[in-house]
Amino acid sequence: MSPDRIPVIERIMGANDDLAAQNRRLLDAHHVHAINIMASPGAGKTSLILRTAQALQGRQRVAVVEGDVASSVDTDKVRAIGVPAVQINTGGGCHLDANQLRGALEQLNLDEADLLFIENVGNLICPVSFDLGEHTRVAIASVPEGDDKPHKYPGIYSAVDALVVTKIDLLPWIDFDMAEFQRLARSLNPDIRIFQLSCVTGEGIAEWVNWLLALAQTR
Ligand SMILES: Nc1nc2c(ncn2[C@@H]2O[C@H](COP(=O)(O)OP(=O)(O)O)[C@@H](O)[C@H]2O)c(=O)[nH]1
Ligand SMILES: [Mg+2]
Repeated sequence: MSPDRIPVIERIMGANDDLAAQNRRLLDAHHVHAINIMASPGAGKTSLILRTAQALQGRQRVAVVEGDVASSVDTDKVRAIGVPAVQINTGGGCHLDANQLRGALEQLNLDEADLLFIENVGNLICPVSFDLGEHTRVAIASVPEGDDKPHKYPGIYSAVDALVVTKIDLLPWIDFDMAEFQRLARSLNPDIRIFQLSCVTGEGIAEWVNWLLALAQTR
């Protein structure tokens, strides 16, 4: 990279950080705890948000921001279960940024939300570098993706507070060494909280939801 591009990139990242801090102050002022969910395409982000929102019904008020390159199919699914949702289309961008989240927050009634789930664009690399103003970062890894991903994408495993290993209903059919996968994740991030669950059978959802309920108490 040419040396004169480095100050430009630093200015872009600095501007993003300033906007992220503003977003965090806005969320704090409304007592909303925001969770940035990052994973590869098809890992099960939307399925987990839907299942979680249903499990939290009557206990915590949920709102959702959906990030995708194009379409509103995920937002439509979230709205269909009665949860407020706003779509961000990045038009090719491989991650959300703080300015995009700010636009989405302006469209939500933050006084009617306790937990905000932000589904980032499906990608294991770019979203990690952009603070959105969230309070908690979660990565999802699904069993069919394989147990070697911490070797290949160490950045995301190092950057998150929690890791959800999903689609565990597929374990009988897929060669996935759960113990080795967890060992790799913890070697990158000793404090990482790891959940194992299935959005199909519901196994493990209660433990994940209890953790979210505890987070919501910190708002
Ligand atoms: N077997 C199984 N399939 C799942 C599970 N969670 C999601 N899926 C499926 O995985 C595919 C992608 O899920 P989706 O939530 O759209 O992933 P996203 O692209 O990360 O938002 C869909 O066909 C889901 O039905 C799970 O726990 N078990
Ligand atoms: Mg999705």
